[in-house]
Amino acid sequence: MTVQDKLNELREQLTQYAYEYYVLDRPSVDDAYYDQLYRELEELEKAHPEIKIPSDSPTQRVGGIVLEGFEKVAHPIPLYSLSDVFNREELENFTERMRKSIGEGVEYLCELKIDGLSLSLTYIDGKLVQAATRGDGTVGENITENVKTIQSVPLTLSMPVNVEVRGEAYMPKASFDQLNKKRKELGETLFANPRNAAAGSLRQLDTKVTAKRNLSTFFYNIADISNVDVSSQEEVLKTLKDWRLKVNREFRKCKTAEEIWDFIEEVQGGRERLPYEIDGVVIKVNQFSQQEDLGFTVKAPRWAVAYKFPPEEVETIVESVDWMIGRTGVLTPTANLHPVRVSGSWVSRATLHNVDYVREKDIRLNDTVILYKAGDIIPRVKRVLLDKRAKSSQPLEIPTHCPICDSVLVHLEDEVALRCLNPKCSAQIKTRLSHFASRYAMNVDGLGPRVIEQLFEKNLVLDVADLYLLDIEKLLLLENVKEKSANNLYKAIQATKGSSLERLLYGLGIRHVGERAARVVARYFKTMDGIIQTSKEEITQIDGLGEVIADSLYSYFKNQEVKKLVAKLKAQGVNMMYLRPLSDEFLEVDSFFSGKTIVLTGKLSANRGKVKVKLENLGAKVTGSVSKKTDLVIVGKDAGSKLTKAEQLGIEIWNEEKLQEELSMEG
Ligand code: 1X8
Repeated sequence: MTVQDKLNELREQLTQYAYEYYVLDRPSVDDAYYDQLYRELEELEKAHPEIKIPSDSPTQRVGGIVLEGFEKVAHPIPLYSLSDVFNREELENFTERMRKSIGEGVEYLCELKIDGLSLSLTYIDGKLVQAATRGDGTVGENITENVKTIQSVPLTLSMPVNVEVRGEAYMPKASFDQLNKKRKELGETLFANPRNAAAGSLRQLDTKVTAKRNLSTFFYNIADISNVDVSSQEEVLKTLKDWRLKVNREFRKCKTAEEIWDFIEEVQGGRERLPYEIDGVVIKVNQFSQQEDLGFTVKAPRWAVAYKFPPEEVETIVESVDWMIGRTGVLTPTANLHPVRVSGSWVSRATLHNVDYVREKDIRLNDTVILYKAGDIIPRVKRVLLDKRAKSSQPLEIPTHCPICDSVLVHLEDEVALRCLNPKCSAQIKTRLSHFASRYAMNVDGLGPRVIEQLFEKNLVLDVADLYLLDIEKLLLLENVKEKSANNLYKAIQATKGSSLERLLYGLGIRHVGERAARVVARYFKTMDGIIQTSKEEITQIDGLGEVIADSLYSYFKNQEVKKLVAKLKAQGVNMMYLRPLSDEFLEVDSFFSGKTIVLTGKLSANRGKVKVKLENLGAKVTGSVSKKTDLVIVGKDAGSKLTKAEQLGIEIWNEEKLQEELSMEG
């Protein structure tokens, strides 16, 4: 046997075993044997540099290519999006439309909707030559080198065909959990869900990173069937499988809305048990001749819809409740839950907002509750399952004293919140310092909670003005702070002396004065003295500021302690003037909408201007057009191109009902 023969044999064996393992999910040899053959091939390739390694050798999947960026690639046949249906009635409307257009006896192929990223792969003579993201459906990005590292993607098909195939790349739930666990240990930011993790993994310039991320794929479409002998979606799936592409086996041919609905319910019931995330069921008219008769609208094919699952709700147990004190002294309960997986990630805590929320929902220790993710991001407790509550259960004990400083907690005016009014309460001081240093306030790099904790415990900083009294010598007293970081922190703090007034104003953490209000006030008065000397009436007259903010601002600056604090800051050389609008971002810390760029489109039943102001008050930036920077699109009736664009870009879309629900939670 020649070396070339041996190389060929090893490559064929390894390709076959990897196919059985990653595509069929049915390995025929154990891992150790596979690894042994793999090493043998690696060594043989290394020992014979004169023999060129083909690009589809199993050793070529480890990444190692470092890209400079992702070039754009056009999709001559666009990747379409699907119209959504959300309930049985909408599904029946669809099947009824199909019956009217095509006639009786329409067959549907129902497939799982994989919650991943759409890909388009080009094979020439059966060899993988290009992989691209969906992008906006017409233009995507070239991620060939990244996709080659995905083990389930064949580098060579079983037939020497020229085709473009489409499917979904995803990260299995187990890989996602493992990845986040590792990231947590390393102190890295966690991915919110497997979909984001998959997206992040595919857009790595260093393809070695992609190779380590355990991505997988499912394929379900052939872009152009003119040279392929298929006449239905069912045959497409079979053909893709024959070509050795991974195809999801959970699909069903249905004849009626009832049969489709049964399938949907079965899938929904088994969703948890699937090793990957799905977000619905895709329903396609099976026969291509019928698909062609129906054609496309501007947005989507008429012959298919996606049934989208309602937001996932899961049961869990309230194990304990933590009572914390925020920057303004508000007592805030957080539930510690028995860890559960919901909408793609593990959740073990959920905010209970305030005392009223706890009372209203009557949440108690050991209660079984329904948990869901609002906007698929923030875990929230929906309700308590009363029939699962123990007879001996007692209402949750609400603290009467501050859990930190033990001062009596009070209800202010007509507020629902309970507050600790002790200005020397360490919890408040520390959160005030954190807030002062935060990004949209003074933005001090390196002044995180651990440093603040130490500065406070060592009595070096008791109020925000003390920060400016810190020198390098004092900073070196902190644990884990060496010469270099002490220097950097010192410089970072000193640099903030030049910040414009609105940052200082916001950083002081005055109740109700968010980033936006601070900016409006700073722009109007121009100087700190102007604000201090003004009257309540004058503040109320400023456009966009309400009485609540005016009251709060006015009483804040009347306080003698505050006057001393301002004088102390001034003495340290902290700027007290409005310099310029520093950012276009309207931000306030505590809301779901903070920092989000939102687009309103379509006919809203509420007054659009009012909705806009409300969102802006919660820290959102409301813009007119949908782009990659858009975080959320709110759609009313008859939404058009903006909705399409949002769908194409994969941007989160809410209806008005959902928005109102969220707004009511923000209070
Ligand atoms: C998107 C998806 C489709 C399928 C599965 N998962 C998806 N995410 C499928 O057809 N089996 S089709 C599709 C689309 O057309 N936008």
